[in-house]
Amino acid sequence: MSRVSLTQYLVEQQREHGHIPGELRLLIEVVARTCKRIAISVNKGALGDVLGSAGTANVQGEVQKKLDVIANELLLEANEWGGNLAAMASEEMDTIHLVPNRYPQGEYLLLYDPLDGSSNIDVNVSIGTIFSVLKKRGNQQGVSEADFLQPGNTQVAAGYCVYGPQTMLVLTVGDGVAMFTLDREMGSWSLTAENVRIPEDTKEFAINMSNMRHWAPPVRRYIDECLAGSTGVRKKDFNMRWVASMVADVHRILTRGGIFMYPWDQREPDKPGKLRLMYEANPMAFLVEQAGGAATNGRQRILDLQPGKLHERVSVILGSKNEVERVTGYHAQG
Ligand code: P6P
Repeated sequence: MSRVSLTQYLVEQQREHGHIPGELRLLIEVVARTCKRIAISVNKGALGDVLGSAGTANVQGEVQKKLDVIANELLLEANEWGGNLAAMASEEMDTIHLVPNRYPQGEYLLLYDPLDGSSNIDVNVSIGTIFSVLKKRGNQQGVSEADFLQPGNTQVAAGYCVYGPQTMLVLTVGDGVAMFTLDREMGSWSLTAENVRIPEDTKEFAINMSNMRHWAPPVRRYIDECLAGSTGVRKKDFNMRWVASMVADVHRILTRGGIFMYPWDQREPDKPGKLRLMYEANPMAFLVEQAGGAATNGRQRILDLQPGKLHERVSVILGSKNEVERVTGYHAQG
Protein backbone atom coordinates (compact mmCIF):
# COMPACT_ATOMS: atom_id res chain seq x y z
CA MET A 1 0.00 0.00 0.00
CA SER A 2 1.58 3.32 -1.04
CA ARG A 3 1.45 5.88 1.75
CA VAL A 4 0.45 9.54 1.40
CA SER A 5 3.45 11.86 1.20
CA LEU A 6 3.67 15.25 2.89
CA THR A 7 3.32 16.97 -0.50
CA GLN A 8 0.21 14.96 -1.40
CA TYR A 9 -1.31 15.68 2.04
CA LEU A 10 -0.70 19.42 1.68
CA VAL A 11 -2.05 19.53 -1.90
CA GLU A 12 -5.18 17.60 -0.88
CA GLN A 13 -5.68 19.83 2.18
CA GLN A 14 -5.52 22.86 -0.10
CA ARG A 15 -7.92 21.27 -2.62
CA GLU A 16 -10.43 20.26 0.07
CA HIS A 17 -10.12 23.03 2.63
CA GLY A 18 -8.20 25.87 1.00
CA HIS A 19 -6.04 26.19 4.11
CA ILE A 20 -2.67 25.96 2.43
CA PRO A 21 -1.90 28.50 -0.28
CA GLY A 22 1.11 27.64 -2.43
CA GLU A 23 3.38 30.01 -0.48
CA LEU A 24 2.51 28.32 2.82
CA ARG A 25 2.87 24.86 1.30
CA LEU A 26 6.38 25.79 0.12
CA LEU A 27 7.25 27.08 3.61
CA ILE A 28 6.05 23.89 5.31
CA GLU A 29 7.85 21.66 2.80
CA VAL A 30 11.12 23.60 3.20
CA VAL A 31 10.93 23.39 7.00
CA ALA A 32 10.11 19.66 6.75
CA ARG A 33 13.06 19.10 4.38
CA THR A 34 15.35 21.00 6.77
CA CYS A 35 14.19 18.80 9.67
CA LYS A 36 15.39 15.79 7.65
CA ARG A 37 18.75 17.54 7.33
CA ILE A 38 18.84 18.29 11.09
CA ALA A 39 17.97 14.63 11.77
CA ILE A 40 21.06 13.57 9.82
CA SER A 41 23.28 15.76 12.03
CA VAL A 42 21.50 14.70 15.24
CA ASN A 43 21.82 11.01 14.35
CA LYS A 44 25.58 11.32 13.68
CA GLY A 45 26.26 12.04 17.39
CA ALA A 46 29.90 11.64 18.32
CA LEU A 47 30.71 10.46 14.80
CA GLY A 48 29.92 13.87 13.43
CA ASP A 49 31.66 16.13 15.93
CA VAL A 50 28.26 17.67 16.72
CA LEU A 51 28.05 16.95 20.45
CA GLY A 52 28.96 19.20 23.34
CA SER A 53 28.97 22.95 23.75
CA ALA A 54 29.48 25.49 20.98
CA GLY A 55 31.26 27.68 23.53
CA THR A 56 28.74 30.49 22.99
CA ALA A 57 25.58 31.66 24.80
CA ASN A 58 22.19 32.53 23.29
CA VAL A 59 19.94 35.49 24.01
CA GLN A 60 18.55 33.59 26.98
CA GLY A 61 22.05 33.43 28.43
CA GLU A 62 22.04 29.65 27.98
CA VAL A 63 25.14 27.81 26.77
CA GLN A 64 24.56 26.82 23.14
CA LYS A 65 25.18 23.24 22.10
CA LYS A 66 26.88 22.73 18.74
CA LEU A 67 23.66 21.19 17.41
CA ASP A 68 21.64 24.26 18.51
CA VAL A 69 23.83 26.42 16.27
CA ILE A 70 23.87 23.90 13.40
CA ALA A 71 20.06 23.52 13.43
CA ASN A 72 19.56 27.28 13.58
CA GLU A 73 21.89 27.87 10.64
CA LEU A 74 20.23 25.15 8.56
CA LEU A 75 16.77 26.68 9.09
CA LEU A 76 18.03 30.19 8.28
CA GLU A 77 19.77 29.15 5.06
CA ALA A 78 16.89 26.97 3.84
CA ASN A 79 14.21 29.62 4.36
CA GLU A 80 15.84 32.77 2.93
CA TRP A 81 15.36 32.25 -0.82
CA GLY A 82 11.71 31.10 -1.16
CA GLY A 83 10.10 34.53 -1.56
CA ASN A 84 7.36 33.51 0.90
CA LEU A 85 8.91 34.83 4.13
CA ALA A 86 9.41 38.36 5.41
CA ALA A 87 11.55 37.39 8.39
CA MET A 88 12.39 34.70 10.93
CA ALA A 89 12.77 34.56 14.70
CA SER A 90 14.61 31.90 16.66
CA GLU A 91 15.29 31.05 20.29
CA GLU A 92 18.96 31.18 19.30
CA MET A 93 18.91 34.73 17.91
CA ASP A 94 18.50 37.96 19.86
CA THR A 95 16.58 39.83 17.16
CA ILE A 96 14.56 38.87 14.08
CA HIS A 97 16.39 37.81 10.92
CA LEU A 98 15.22 39.68 7.82
CA VAL A 99 15.18 37.95 4.44
CA PRO A 100 18.24 39.35 2.60
CA ASN A 101 17.48 42.02 -0.01
CA ARG A 102 18.77 39.77 -2.80
CA TYR A 103 15.64 37.65 -2.33
CA PRO A 104 11.96 38.68 -2.73
CA GLN A 105 10.07 39.21 0.53
CA GLY A 106 6.88 37.32 1.32
CA GLU A 107 4.06 37.69 3.84
CA TYR A 108 4.87 34.87 6.23
CA LEU A 109 6.79 35.04 9.50
CA LEU A 110 8.56 31.88 10.69
CA LEU A 111 9.42 31.38 14.36
CA TYR A 112 11.25 28.36 15.73
CA ASP A 113 13.17 26.70 18.47
CA PRO A 114 15.71 24.94 16.25
CA LEU A 115 16.60 22.25 18.74
CA ASP A 116 14.50 21.98 21.90
CA GLY A 117 15.68 19.82 24.78
CA SER A 118 19.37 20.49 24.17
CA SER A 119 20.29 19.17 27.63
CA ASN A 120 19.34 15.74 26.26
CA ILE A 121 21.58 15.82 23.16
CA ASP A 122 24.72 14.43 24.80
CA VAL A 123 22.81 11.68 26.62
CA ASN A 124 20.98 10.41 23.50
CA VAL A 125 17.45 11.24 24.63
CA SER A 126 14.80 12.50 22.17
CA ILE A 127 14.99 16.18 21.15
CA GLY A 128 13.08 18.21 18.60
CA THR A 129 12.53 21.25 16.39
CA ILE A 130 9.44 23.39 17.06
CA PHE A 131 8.04 25.91 14.52
CA SER A 132 5.22 28.42 14.27
CA VAL A 133 3.99 30.36 11.22
CA LEU A 134 2.32 33.79 11.34
CA LYS A 135 1.29 36.17 8.59
CA LYS A 136 2.42 39.79 8.49
CA ARG A 137 -0.57 42.03 9.27
CA GLY A 138 -1.27 45.19 7.27
CA ASN A 139 0.52 45.94 4.01
CA GLN A 140 3.16 48.36 5.18
CA GLN A 141 6.61 47.82 3.64
CA GLY A 142 9.36 46.18 5.66
CA VAL A 143 9.05 44.08 8.79
CA SER A 144 9.92 44.64 12.44
CA GLU A 145 9.81 42.69 15.68
CA ALA A 146 6.39 44.24 16.34
CA ASP A 147 4.99 42.24 13.39
CA PHE A 148 5.81 39.05 15.30
CA LEU A 149 3.98 40.08 18.49
CA GLN A 150 0.68 38.43 17.59
CA PRO A 151 -1.35 36.16 19.88
CA GLY A 152 -1.07 32.43 19.19
CA ASN A 153 -4.65 32.35 17.88
CA THR A 154 -3.38 34.06 14.69
CA GLN A 155 -0.99 31.21 13.78
CA VAL A 156 -1.61 29.79 10.28
CA ALA A 157 0.50 26.67 10.86
CA ALA A 158 2.55 25.04 13.62
CA GLY A 159 4.41 21.83 14.17
CA TYR A 160 7.43 20.02 15.44
CA CYS A 161 9.86 17.34 14.40
CA VAL A 162 10.81 14.83 17.10
CA TYR A 163 14.19 13.09 16.68
CA GLY A 164 13.45 9.90 18.59
CA PRO A 165 13.31 6.15 17.86
CA GLN A 166 11.35 7.33 14.85
CA THR A 167 11.87 10.74 13.27
CA MET A 168 8.36 12.22 13.08
CA LEU A 169 6.89 15.48 11.79
CA VAL A 170 3.66 16.62 13.48
CA LEU A 171 1.74 19.44 11.81
CA THR A 172 -1.44 21.50 11.92
CA VAL A 173 -2.69 24.18 9.53
CA GLY A 174 -5.85 24.69 11.58
CA ASP A 175 -7.71 21.65 10.32
CA GLY A 176 -6.67 18.94 12.78
CA VAL A 177 -3.29 17.35 13.49
CA ALA A 178 -1.40 15.04 11.12
CA MET A 179 1.69 12.95 11.86
CA PHE A 180 4.33 11.90 9.34
CA THR A 181 7.08 9.33 9.86
CA LEU A 182 10.41 9.71 8.05
CA ASP A 183 10.86 6.84 5.59
CA ARG A 184 14.65 6.75 5.53
CA GLU A 185 14.79 4.43 2.52
CA MET A 186 12.80 6.91 0.44
CA GLY A 187 14.06 9.99 2.31
CA SER A 188 10.45 11.21 2.47
CA TRP A 189 7.74 11.95 5.03
CA SER A 190 4.88 9.42 5.01
CA LEU A 191 1.50 10.17 6.58
CA THR A 192 1.08 7.76 9.52
CA ALA A 193 -1.73 9.44 11.51
CA GLU A 194 -4.29 12.17 10.90
CA ASN A 195 -7.15 13.76 12.85
CA VAL A 196 -5.16 13.01 16.01
CA ARG A 197 -7.27 13.24 19.20
CA ILE A 198 -6.08 13.64 22.81
CA PRO A 199 -8.27 11.71 25.31
CA GLU A 200 -10.07 14.24 27.54
CA ASP A 201 -9.08 12.30 30.69
CA THR A 202 -5.75 10.81 31.67
CA LYS A 203 -3.82 9.03 34.41
CA GLU A 204 -0.42 10.44 33.43
CA PHE A 205 1.14 13.75 34.43
CA ALA A 206 4.43 15.32 33.33
CA ILE A 207 6.18 17.84 35.56
CA ASN A 208 9.70 18.26 36.98
CA MET A 209 9.04 17.03 40.53
CA SER A 210 12.35 18.40 41.84
CA ASN A 211 10.72 21.86 41.81
CA MET A 212 7.85 20.79 44.11
CA ARG A 213 8.78 23.02 47.05
CA HIS A 214 8.77 26.06 44.74
CA TRP A 215 5.31 25.59 43.20
CA ALA A 216 2.27 27.80 43.74
CA PRO A 217 -0.49 26.21 45.90
CA PRO A 218 -2.87 25.29 43.02
CA VAL A 219 -0.09 23.26 41.33
CA ARG A 220 0.93 21.64 44.61
CA ARG A 221 -2.73 20.75 45.30
CA TYR A 222 -3.19 19.16 41.88
CA ILE A 223 -0.01 17.06 42.05
CA ASP A 224 -0.64 16.02 45.69
CA GLU A 225 -4.07 14.73 44.60
CA CYS A 226 -2.48 12.80 41.72
CA LEU A 227 0.09 11.30 44.15
CA ALA A 228 -2.67 10.32 46.60
CA GLY A 229 -4.05 8.19 43.77
CA SER A 230 -6.93 5.78 44.45
CA THR A 231 -6.74 6.54 48.20
CA GLY A 232 -7.48 10.25 47.58
CA VAL A 233 -10.11 12.50 46.02
CA ARG A 234 -9.14 11.50 42.45
CA LYS A 235 -9.95 7.82 43.26
CA LYS A 236 -7.50 6.64 40.61
CA ASP A 237 -3.75 6.06 40.50
CA PHE A 238 -1.55 8.25 38.29
CA ASN A 239 1.70 7.61 36.43
CA MET A 240 4.44 10.22 35.96
CA ARG A 241 6.71 10.98 33.02
CA TRP A 242 9.31 13.78 32.56
CA VAL A 243 11.61 13.60 29.54
CA ALA A 244 12.87 17.20 29.88
CA SER A 245 12.29 17.61 26.14
CA MET A 246 8.99 19.41 25.63
CA VAL A 247 8.70 17.92 22.13
CA ALA A 248 8.95 14.35 23.49
CA ASP A 249 6.49 14.99 26.33
CA VAL A 250 3.97 16.71 24.02
CA HIS A 251 4.33 13.92 21.43
CA ARG A 252 3.46 11.34 24.12
CA ILE A 253 0.41 13.41 25.09
CA LEU A 254 -0.75 13.75 21.47
CA THR A 255 -0.27 9.99 21.12
CA ARG A 256 -1.88 8.68 24.35
CA GLY A 257 -3.07 11.65 26.45
CA GLY A 258 -1.65 13.20 29.61
CA ILE A 259 -1.02 16.59 31.14
CA PHE A 260 2.25 18.56 30.79
CA MET A 261 3.08 21.29 33.27
CA TYR A 262 5.91 23.78 33.43
CA PRO A 263 4.27 26.29 35.81
CA TRP A 264 5.50 29.49 37.39
CA ASP A 265 7.52 28.81 40.52
CA GLN A 266 9.18 30.92 43.15
CA ARG A 267 12.76 30.18 42.11
CA GLU A 268 12.64 33.21 39.78
CA PRO A 269 9.36 34.91 40.80
CA ASP A 270 9.72 37.70 38.22
CA LYS A 271 9.65 35.15 35.39
CA PRO A 272 6.14 33.91 34.45
CA GLY A 273 7.63 30.51 33.63
CA LYS A 274 10.57 28.81 31.90
CA LEU A 275 9.15 28.05 28.46
CA ARG A 276 8.94 30.64 25.68
CA LEU A 277 5.56 31.81 24.47
CA MET A 278 6.22 32.55 20.79
CA TYR A 279 8.08 29.45 19.61
CA GLU A 280 7.39 26.80 22.24
CA ALA A 281 4.06 27.35 24.04
CA ASN A 282 2.08 28.86 21.13
CA PRO A 283 2.86 26.18 18.51
CA MET A 284 2.34 23.38 21.04
CA ALA A 285 -0.90 24.96 22.28
CA PHE A 286 -2.17 25.22 18.67
CA LEU A 287 -1.41 21.52 18.06
CA VAL A 288 -2.93 20.42 21.39
CA GLU A 289 -6.15 22.39 20.86
CA GLN A 290 -6.44 21.13 17.28
CA ALA A 291 -6.30 17.60 18.77
CA GLY A 292 -9.11 18.35 21.25
CA GLY A 293 -6.88 19.20 24.21
CA ALA A 294 -6.47 22.44 26.16
CA ALA A 295 -3.56 24.78 26.95
CA THR A 296 -3.51 27.55 29.56
CA ASN A 297 -0.99 29.48 31.63
CA GLY A 298 -3.01 28.53 34.70
CA ARG A 299 -5.45 31.37 34.22
CA GLN A 300 -5.83 32.19 30.51
CA ARG A 301 -5.86 30.28 27.23
CA ILE A 302 -2.29 30.42 25.95
CA LEU A 303 -3.41 31.19 22.39
CA ASP A 304 -5.19 34.35 23.61
CA LEU A 305 -2.12 35.85 25.32
CA GLN A 306 -0.92 39.09 23.74
CA PRO A 307 2.90 38.91 23.54
CA GLY A 308 4.88 41.92 24.74
CA LYS A 309 8.36 40.67 23.83
CA LEU A 310 9.72 38.20 21.28
CA HIS A 311 11.41 35.96 23.85
CA GLU A 312 8.96 36.27 26.69
CA ARG A 313 8.34 33.26 28.87
CA VAL A 314 5.06 31.76 30.01
CA SER A 315 3.68 29.21 32.44
CA VAL A 316 2.44 26.15 30.53
CA ILE A 317 -0.31 23.66 31.44
CA LEU A 318 -1.45 21.63 28.44
CA GLY A 319 -2.90 18.29 27.38
CA SER A 320 -6.03 16.29 28.26
CA LYS A 321 -8.84 18.82 28.41
CA ASN A 322 -10.48 17.77 31.68
CA GLU A 323 -7.19 17.76 33.59
CA VAL A 324 -6.08 21.16 32.25
CA GLU A 325 -9.50 22.57 33.20
CA ARG A 326 -9.15 21.11 36.69
CA VAL A 327 -5.72 22.74 37.25
CA THR A 328 -6.94 26.03 35.78
CA GLY A 329 -9.96 25.84 38.08
CA TYR A 330 -7.67 25.41 41.10
CA HIS A 331 -5.83 28.59 40.07
CA ALA A 332 -9.15 30.45 39.85
CA GLN A 333 -9.98 29.29 43.40
CA GLY A 334 -6.62 30.74 44.48
P1 P6P B 1 13.99 21.23 33.21
C1 P6P B 1 14.33 22.02 27.43
O1 P6P B 1 15.45 22.75 27.92
C2 P6P B 1 13.08 22.76 27.87
O2 P6P B 1 13.06 24.04 27.31
C3 P6P B 1 11.85 21.96 27.47
O3 P6P B 1 12.01 21.26 26.29
C4 P6P B 1 11.64 21.02 28.66
O4 P6P B 1 10.28 20.66 28.85
C5 P6P B 1 12.15 21.86 29.83
O5 P6P B 1 13.05 22.84 29.29
C6 P6P B 1 12.91 21.01 30.84
O6 P6P B 1 13.26 21.85 31.92
O7 P6P B 1 13.97 22.39 34.21
O8 P6P B 1 13.18 20.05 33.67
O9 P6P B 1 15.36 20.84 32.76
